[in-house]
Amino acid sequence: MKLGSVKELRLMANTIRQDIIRMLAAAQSGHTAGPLGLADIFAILFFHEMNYDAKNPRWEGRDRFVLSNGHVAPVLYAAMARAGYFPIEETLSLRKLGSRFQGHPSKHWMPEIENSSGPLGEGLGIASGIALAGKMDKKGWRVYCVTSDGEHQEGATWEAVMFAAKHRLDNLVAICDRNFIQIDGKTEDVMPLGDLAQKYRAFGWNAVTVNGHDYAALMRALEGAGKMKGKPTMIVAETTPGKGVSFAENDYRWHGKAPSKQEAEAALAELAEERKRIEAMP
Ligand SMILES: Cc1ncc(C[n+]2csc(CCOP(=O)(O)OP(=O)(O)O)c2C)c(N)n1
Ligand SMILES: [Mg+2]
Repeated sequence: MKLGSVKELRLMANTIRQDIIRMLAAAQSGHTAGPLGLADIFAILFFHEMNYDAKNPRWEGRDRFVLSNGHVAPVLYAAMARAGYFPIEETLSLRKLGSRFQGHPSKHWMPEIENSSGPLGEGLGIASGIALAGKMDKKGWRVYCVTSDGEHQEGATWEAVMFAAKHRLDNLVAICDRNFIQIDGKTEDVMPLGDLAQKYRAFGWNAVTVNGHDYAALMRALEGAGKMKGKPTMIVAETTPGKGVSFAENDYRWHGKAPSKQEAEAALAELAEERKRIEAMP
């Protein structure tokens, strides 16, 4: 499903943020910061950029979406539910025994997704392999991979970076959630990552850094990736962890903590106010 305007995409991101809070509040466990920070990017990917058929998830012509940082599962589930893959009410079974909405995405329980994830650092390798297969088979579909800054402390990520450059995988675009936090602190304190775009360029990629909440910039970067020949693209998206819920913003302690019932009410009230502001936009 494609939305025609940035305003509609912003409203979708707001819906996704509310869905994330409801899911986490129902589960009373899970990750808050990453999913909220990625909502704008997921709205653009699922409602502007990617081709897929929610009613026929294995459609051969679909763009392949690979989530690498699996702990942000709630944003994936919300976006896919809103795109028509699942009933939104069912996402409230997040993290319950027997639910297909596991705390980390499982392809075993959810065949609609391309890969299971949770162990960090695997997604870019998976996405690169799929992209190489697409090239070998001369397919027109593209591969989108969402990864995180914390995952760039994993050696396997850099193996994939070399692999994708070697094979000139211009059908691959990766987006890094550059939110400067990880599980137990700031990335630059734990293991400094520095200028990721510069590192990617040194490895032979096309790479840009954008504000991960700037719709025009993200859409421009994705368009640029689509036109790039001979190189994979990395979009380093600088995001605010916890975006939209003021008490959770920019605080690594919200990496893996769910809001209490009371905090969830406050978060939903804040997001409802934000929705009014978006609705008032031209
Ligand atoms: C291989 C591996 N090591 C450790 C973990 C535990 N872990 C889960 S999330 C996380 C932090 C990763 O950083 P990032 O993805 O940037 O987190 P966020 O920005 O969402 O807070 C860690 C260490 C894991 N899932 N996999
Ligand atoms: Mg991070």
